[in-house]
This record gives sequence, C-alpha cells and structure tokens, in this order.
Amino acid sequence: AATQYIVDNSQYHSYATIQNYLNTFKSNYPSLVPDVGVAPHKTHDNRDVSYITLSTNGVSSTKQAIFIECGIHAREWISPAVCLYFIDRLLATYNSDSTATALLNQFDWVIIPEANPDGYEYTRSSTSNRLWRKNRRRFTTGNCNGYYGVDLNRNFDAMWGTTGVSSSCTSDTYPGTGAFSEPESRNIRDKVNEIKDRLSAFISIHSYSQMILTPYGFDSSKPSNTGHITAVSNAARDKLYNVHNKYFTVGTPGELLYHASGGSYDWSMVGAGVSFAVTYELRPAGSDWATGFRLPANQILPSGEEMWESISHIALNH
Ligand code: ING
Ligand code: ZN
Repeated sequence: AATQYIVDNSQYHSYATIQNYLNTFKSNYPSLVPDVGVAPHKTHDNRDVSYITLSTNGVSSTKQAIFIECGIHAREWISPAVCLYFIDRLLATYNSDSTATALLNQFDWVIIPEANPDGYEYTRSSTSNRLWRKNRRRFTTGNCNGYYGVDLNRNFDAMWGTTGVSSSCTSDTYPGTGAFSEPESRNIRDKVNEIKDRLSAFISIHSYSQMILTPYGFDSSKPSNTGHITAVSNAARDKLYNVHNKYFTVGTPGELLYHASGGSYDWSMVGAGVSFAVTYELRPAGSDWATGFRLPANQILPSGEEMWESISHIALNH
C-alpha cells in the first residue's frame, strides 16, 4: 500500500485539530492503534488530555513500552507538532520501512501529544499570550488571588520544590502547592504508572536550545547507569545531526542550563522506576528568548524528520 500520511506539517494545529488527528489515526489504523483515550483528570478549563497507544498486540499487550510526553509547556509549539509527526510516520511506514517496523514490532508506544491543552490554547488565543509556559490553574486566595498557572515540569514528585523553582505564584517556575497538585501532571503520572512494569524508556519533549538532557535535573547527582544513558544520547545526537545538520548538545540540566526539581523525566526514574529517561530541547539553538519559542512552521517537517531518527535510535539501542 502507498505510504499515506495524515498530518499537515505546514502549520501548527489547534487542540481541536490535534484531537481530530488522534481519532483519525485510530480509525485509519485500527490494527496498530488499540486505544485513543482520555487521561483521568480534566484540566482546569475542563479539557480532556488525550493519549494514544500504538501496539501490534492490542490493549492487553505485554511488550516493552516507551512513553513520550509532548506539550507540557504551552509556548513550546514544536513539541506537540513533532509528536504528531512521529505517530504519523510510525503508522504510515509500518511494514514498508524497516525502522518503523522494528519500532512497532519491538515496542508499544504510549504518547501524550498535548499534555497541557489549556496553556496551549491560551498561547494560541492572542499574540500577547504567546509566551505563556504554565497550565491555567486559577488562584483564588491570599496574595495569589487572581493569578494563574503552575509550571507542570516542576510539579512532579522528584525532589519537588527544592531547586529551580520560585515560591511566587506569578513566576514561570512556580511548582504548585505540592507534588502532583495539578491534573495535567497527574495524568502523566497515572498513564506511566499503568505500564511502569514494562516501561523501558521515558522521553519528554520541550523547546528550545537543541539539547538532549540526561538525568537528573534536580541536582548534580546522576543515576547509576548515567554512562549508558549518555552514550545512547550521544549516538542519538549524531543520528539527529545527520538528517539536517542540527547539532544538539548532550548533558544534564545542571551542566547545560540550571538545576530544576519536579521534572517529569526525573520522576519517571526516581518515582516510577523507569531506567532510561531523557528530555529533548528542540530547535532552535541560541538564547533569543523572544524568537526561540516562535519556530517558523516550515521547520516542523525537518524537526520531525531529525527527531524520528533520534528517537528511533534511542528506542532500538537503550
Ligand atoms: N526546559 C526544561 C525546564 O523544564 C529541564 C529543562 C527539564 C530542566 C527537566 C530540568 C528538568 O525548564 C524547558 N524548555 O522547559
Ligand atoms: Zn519546556
């Protein structure tokens, strides 16, 4: 059969369109998509957070699984776009491309392409909100009254509240009132916990800076298999570079950026017992905060293509 892609990679899509794509994946590939569903916790603005399960073995599969989380930060639009591209290519080229075939024959994939739909839609709603990062929790008491937002990548139970956070609810790194105070982080926790006994890798996708961040982010300690994670990440960096010559730096958040506690990938290891986790920072490189999150839509396709090779390498070699 001819390779049939579903997603339009020429533009960034709304939450509603992303939801439609997930349903189209399921209806077009029923034998590879046993489950498109809604994670247990509705968002503050009453939206559903959807996940997609890709498997050749149906819902009761016992294969090893890989979890990918995209869109946890609202303004990082390239992240959900790359997740959609990855799903689309996996489904379209299964049985015709040897990599896609291996990826699905060897693993189940559980992917949340848009983990923070309230924040995402807020950044799409008008130009002045374009750089919103957090979710849309509304505070109604004390000196937080009237303010919004918890940084979901500081809200996981991994040294929660200790480094890289601000206790001010107006800050972009406000971690919430406690670990997993937020429905969006609880959704990731609950979906990971469902499959943690067979989950062999957790991949969190952010932008920007062109990096592959190895664990841990919360301080300068490292997991016992840090040498292995770094070696696989270095090779995944090389695979990515070979596609469009974009160089990603590999290292821990403390080495490359800053320490930060409560991140999802750290929690996947210290909380859920996953032995391999990385966080990607996608295009562009550099430190121009005003343009970094506004990656032109003509870079969705090349970002997807290079990430396909990089994630594939991690999956088949971790
Ligand atoms: N960067 C990540 C952040 O949440 C990170 C980097 C991830 C640091 C995990 C520590 C742990 O700050 C972006 N772009 O959000
Ligand atoms: Zn981010």
